[in-house]
Amino acid sequence: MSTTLLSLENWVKKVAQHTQAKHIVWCTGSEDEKQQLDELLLSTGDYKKLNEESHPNCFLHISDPQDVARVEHLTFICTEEKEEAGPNNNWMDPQKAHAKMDELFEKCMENRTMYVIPYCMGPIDSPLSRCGVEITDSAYVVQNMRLMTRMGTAALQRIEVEGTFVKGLHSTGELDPDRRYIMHFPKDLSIKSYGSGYGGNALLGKKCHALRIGSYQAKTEGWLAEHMLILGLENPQGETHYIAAAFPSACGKTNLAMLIPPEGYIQDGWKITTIGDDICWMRPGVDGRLWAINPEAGFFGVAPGTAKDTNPNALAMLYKDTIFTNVATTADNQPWWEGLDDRVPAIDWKGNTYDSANGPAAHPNSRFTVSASRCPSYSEQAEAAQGVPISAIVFGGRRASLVPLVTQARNWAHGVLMGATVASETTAAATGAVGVVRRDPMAMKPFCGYHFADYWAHWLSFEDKANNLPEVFTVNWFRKDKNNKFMWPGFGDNMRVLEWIVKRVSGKAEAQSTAIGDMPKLEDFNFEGMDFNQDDLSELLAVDVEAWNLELEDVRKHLDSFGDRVPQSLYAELKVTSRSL
Ligand code: OXD
Ligand code: MN
Repeated sequence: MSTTLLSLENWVKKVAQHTQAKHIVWCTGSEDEKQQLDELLLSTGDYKKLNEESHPNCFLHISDPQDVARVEHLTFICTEEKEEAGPNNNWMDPQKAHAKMDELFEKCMENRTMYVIPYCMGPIDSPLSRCGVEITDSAYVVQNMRLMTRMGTAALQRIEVEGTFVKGLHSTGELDPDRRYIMHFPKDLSIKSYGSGYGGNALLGKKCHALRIGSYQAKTEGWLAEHMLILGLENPQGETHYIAAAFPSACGKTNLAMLIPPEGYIQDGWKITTIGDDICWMRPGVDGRLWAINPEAGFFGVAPGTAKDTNPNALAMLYKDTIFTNVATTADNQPWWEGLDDRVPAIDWKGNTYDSANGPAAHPNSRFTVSASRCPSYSEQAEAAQGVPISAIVFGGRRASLVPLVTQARNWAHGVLMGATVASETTAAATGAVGVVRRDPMAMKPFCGYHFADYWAHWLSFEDKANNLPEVFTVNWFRKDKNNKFMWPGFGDNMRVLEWIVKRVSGKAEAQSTAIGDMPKLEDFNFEGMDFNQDDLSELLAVDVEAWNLELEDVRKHLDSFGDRVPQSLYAELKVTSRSL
């Protein structure tokens, strides 16, 4: 017996019997265990060692070419009533889903080892954390979970005390896209994932637990589970404000979370620290503010575009103890991806000699997995049991036109409307067409585990739960001009927008009020050390009334598509905006 918790022991036994696993390994999280699994992965060819001198303890994993991204069309929420899952999710009847999955899992581990991974999402001693156990037949998954969560003995001890945990069952199966499903059973706090070894489909602590099941847990327990980075912004007076920001996948969350301010800011004493780059769990504290933790312990970041000038902090952590997935390699066996530098790669992500005619060398959704503790800007507060107090919530999307650089909501309900209707162009983080504008409420379209209308009502309910809520903003770094060039430099210069946001929440900056929200006055915006035409800022902050009228029509249709469960206060806010245009 490897646990004192009978329900866990019985579940593991039942799964072992059903899958006919050859061996059962309870993961402890020890260094020895890590090394043994690294060796195993090297011996099976699942890992390739990278250049030990330049990248000690770094490995390359190449996934099946048909298994390179999350699969939203194969991801289901299984609730008794279809309506509970909402139009935002694929739905399957739980009984049917269990039957389908049980058939797939039957004897699927006959010649495989079954790993049992107890993990804790969030600091082990935090009341905001929640635990889970993932059973998997993939040693690569174990090594990723080791970096992405607090896993092993300490997590198991917490689970044994609490008695409840999210059950995640995973098998890579045959990696056949026709036999691939990611099923969630929110009421049972359980997940079954079959047929994929890729990150979001297989590292069940991440999207499946921390967001899909997490959002459901959060609704029932009175907190929020969000697809948000968390950063700390320290001003020259030594005060830190924490900002949580939601962006769809592959829109620069990792870059923003690790931003290095422009030189002048650094000299003046401004600093950004990183709490998390992808997921934020927050709940009201006794002081009426929202307090947040990053439930993850590592970063599973998109490699392409990560470079010295875009994200030096990320690059600095990737020279040691990192797992790379689907990147290319140079002639001397260093990891390489588009945008990294001017070197020409030797081998592409499929293992072929690189030829630019065959497409990108690294897969556009290639990733690095690395412990958060390796990040130079990682904040000590990321380990704080009580979390950090959030001053501002930011919603962003990738919009080539229309949406201004930054806008502040009039009030909480208006902020919820902004979040509920934010849109973005799709990226390579999920299979499907890239560059199509779709509404991605709170950047949770692929991740909310229940009906969006109920989720918005839950967001609105925080007005009654907390009396010192964060201010809400939208941002858009991705506006393009007539020549299809980005109008805003982004990256480090996003600091200028963050400064304005923090000044607003501390009552130190004015705003000009517009129909769609409050925007910076030019004199409150810091252009120092920036090669930027102030007229362009006026354009980035302009409200094109005709285009916004069309946008609001579309926003209304979007709300209508969620039926009569949509809270009326969202329509009321929409009316205020349209009337003021
Ligand atoms: C991620 C995603 O991996 O959002 O974080 O796809
Ligand atoms: Mn994400």
